[in-house]
Amino acid sequence: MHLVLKNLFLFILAVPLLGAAFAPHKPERHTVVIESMKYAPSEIRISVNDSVRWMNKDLVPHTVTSLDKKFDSKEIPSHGRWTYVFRKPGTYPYKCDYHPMMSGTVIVEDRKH
Ligand SMILES: [Cu+2]
Repeated sequence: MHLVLKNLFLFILAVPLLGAAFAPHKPERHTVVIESMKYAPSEIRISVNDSVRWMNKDLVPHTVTSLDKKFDSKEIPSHGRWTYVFRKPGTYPYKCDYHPMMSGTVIVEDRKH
């Protein structure tokens, strides 16, 4: 009986440890601030399944619009925010539909931790 309990206890201990060892990269949330007609940082490097949240701190609306039509926030109002999850590796350039001089890039790496 004691042996069974001991084995059960070890099993319970081992499960989360194994989970941590084999689990893929835990998704992270990154933030890009839109301020003074700029994306900051303008280039961000993330891992697959991470999300990026754009926060518009300007007094005018902006958009986060993929040049390759992969995503489009549509209008992000002043003090609004928009989040997108990147499921595939690649380089994603984007701009603001209202102010085409505003540009940024999200680089999604296929990282396996
Ligand atoms: Cu804009």
